[in-house]
Amino acid sequence: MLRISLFSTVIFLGLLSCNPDKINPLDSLPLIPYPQNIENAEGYLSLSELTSISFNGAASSLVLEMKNFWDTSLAMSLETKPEGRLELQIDSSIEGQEAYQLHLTSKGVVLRAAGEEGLYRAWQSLQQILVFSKETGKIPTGTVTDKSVYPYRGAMLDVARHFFTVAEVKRFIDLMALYKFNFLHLHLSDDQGWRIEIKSWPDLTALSSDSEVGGTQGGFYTQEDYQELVAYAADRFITIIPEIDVPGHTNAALHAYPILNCDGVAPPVHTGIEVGFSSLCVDKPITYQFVEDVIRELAAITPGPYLHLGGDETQATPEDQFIRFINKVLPMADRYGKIPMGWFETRQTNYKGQVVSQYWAKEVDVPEGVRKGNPILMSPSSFAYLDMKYDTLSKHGLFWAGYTSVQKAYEWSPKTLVPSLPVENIIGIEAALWSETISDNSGIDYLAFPRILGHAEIGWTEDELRNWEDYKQRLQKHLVWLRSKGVAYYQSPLLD
Ligand code: TNX
Repeated sequence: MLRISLFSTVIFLGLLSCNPDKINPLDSLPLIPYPQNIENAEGYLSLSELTSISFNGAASSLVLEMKNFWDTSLAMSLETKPEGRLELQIDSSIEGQEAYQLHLTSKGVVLRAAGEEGLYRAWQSLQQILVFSKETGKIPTGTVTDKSVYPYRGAMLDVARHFFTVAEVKRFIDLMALYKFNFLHLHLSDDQGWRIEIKSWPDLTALSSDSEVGGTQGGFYTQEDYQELVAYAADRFITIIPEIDVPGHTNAALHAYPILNCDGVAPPVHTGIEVGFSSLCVDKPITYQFVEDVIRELAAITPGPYLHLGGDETQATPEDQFIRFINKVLPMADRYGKIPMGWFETRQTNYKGQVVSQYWAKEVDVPEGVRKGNPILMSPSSFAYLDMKYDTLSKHGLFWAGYTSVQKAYEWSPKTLVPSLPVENIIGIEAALWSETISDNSGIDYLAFPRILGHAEIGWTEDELRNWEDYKQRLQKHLVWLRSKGVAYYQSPLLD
């Protein structure tokens, strides 16, 4: 008896959820980052009818990506037709290169943007709409009108402490693209290893790329590998920023070329995780030859606007020497057509050109000397360092900046965190994944996911539209999606 009634209750509940009139409205779908504006409409669109696409203007890599999604995630095919149910429209009346509009009616979907980049961001929102309504086969209708709060939404991957292969970096890029990131900063050199081929200084990789933290086997990218990554990222509208960290964090360079050391002696390979003990010799002319050669070669294979020169934790370089050094090397990037970036210490420069200062202190630090008009990128270590442990039980990570729970990583604003920073200078946010404690995809997944989704939303969505309780519900749905993609994210007790 009991069994029968339980059984019929289950059937009844099942029917309720299949009720054709019961469609979750567009604005209730768990989109991340959440769009600026969503208007719901009556009715729905049948997923099974979405089998054709048309587009004006070139958008071939995007169309390929979409077709691939139809194949692999929907088990359907998407044909190019003169009048498709899906329409990609380049529309110059839409302002902002990442802004877009998504118009969903019972007939189909129109994606509109000023160019391909906006269409690409629109596609990421549509992809989530499809993922989260695919179970019912009914897509809610309405209009999404969206644009990013900040022009810079980045992640940094430290490939120097541990080396990550081209395939591993591509996988990370794929995941970043889902959440509308537009910059990937690669930390290509540090004390433990040199990771990018420099043809005019071949011993950098010949002698200093095998090592990494813990003494395991490192590696490096040939210039062709690097260009392959640049192109792969560009297809996803992500710009790669190469970083060569100078004058500190240079043990690997000093090991390969002892002439760059003041005493001319090669230091041994470093496989520990201490920092602040190495420095290029600031008073030797060869040092500037070296830095300029590296900048020239990197600039030639980097189409993006920025080149990062590090400049952090230079305890081994006396302050007056450090300032002399950065005053000389920051303008070199400009000479090769790039805007220099540096960690926050480099704001002490007297270089008058544009230089992006990357803020990394904890929130309590009061910065001084940020020049008017100088762009600031926010990576406060106690919120945006992906390598900080979540809590005492974390299996990877460091904790010098404190524990960073999923909630803490989400609940802050680049505008208000450090009141003394001029808001108008802030260009965006970068989540930094240092790799002292991780060496493969599972380590990346554990430390970056799910915190990086919060950073994506901080960079894209207005503060007024963000709150933890609502975000938490949406995030839970994304975890299911990420799991289906094989992402071994950290299971936070806050999300149970
Ligand atoms: C600080 S803050 C660093 C890195 C470390 C990281 C570890 C800054 C610009 N540099 O050298 O890898 O902490 O969390």
